[in-house]
Amino acid sequence: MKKKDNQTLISFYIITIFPEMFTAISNYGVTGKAIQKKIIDLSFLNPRDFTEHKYKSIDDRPYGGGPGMLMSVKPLYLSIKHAKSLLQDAIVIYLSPQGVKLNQNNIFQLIQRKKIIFVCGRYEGIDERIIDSLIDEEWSIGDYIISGGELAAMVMIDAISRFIPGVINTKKSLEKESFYDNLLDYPHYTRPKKIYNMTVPKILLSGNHDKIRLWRLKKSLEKTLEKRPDLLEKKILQKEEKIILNTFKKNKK
Ligand code: 4GS
Repeated sequence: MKKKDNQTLISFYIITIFPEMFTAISNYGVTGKAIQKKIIDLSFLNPRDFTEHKYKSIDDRPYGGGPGMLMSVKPLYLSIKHAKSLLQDAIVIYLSPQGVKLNQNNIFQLIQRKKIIFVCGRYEGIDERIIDSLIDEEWSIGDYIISGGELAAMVMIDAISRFIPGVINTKKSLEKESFYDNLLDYPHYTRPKKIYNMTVPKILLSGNHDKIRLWRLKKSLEKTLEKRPDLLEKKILQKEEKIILNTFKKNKK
């Protein structure tokens, strides 16, 4: 596979008051490599740099009272506007529990966007007028509350990056992973053959690749049926998979 030098495939602009948090993905592992190889590119804008007061306050009290604070409108608005001017035609994403829940299928759709601006909220969230005027899409990493959008943005960037050619080793290892085509992963084993009195399933040592493929498919289906039957409901089953699932049902009786 050929990739032109310095060809960035996806540019991310991140609006955050804590840009240092992103060293968690930029300095380590697969995402760190992708940045080094200039396959993805992270830039930051800090709403604090768009404040006018000497105390550089970036939070404010909610109208109508109640607990907690919100992010101040003006510095956030200005930083998003600035990001949009630097990254023309980018899509602006806000991370919040109100968003569409992420899964491997919609993450895959997101790699079509070559320019993404993430808005990371802190405190109780952001003023609704920012959502109405500047946010294109709202996404959620799950039904729970975290203390800032940064971790959610990192989860998204990591999951999106893995789909870009060249970020992880081969297309094959992507396809064989959990959730590819709505199936959980099959069990894995590595050396040695026997350790702490535990062995490796014999079939994996047989060298018979047809049998190994079938065993893995069976294990994937078995695990998915047991742990995530909801995934099987939305899956389009291949003939072979239908046959295997039917034998599971027969054996249960
Ligand atoms: C999520 C979530 C989240 C909401 C950030 C309250 C701080 C917090 N973001 N998926 N303000 N779940 N955000 O909990 O994306």
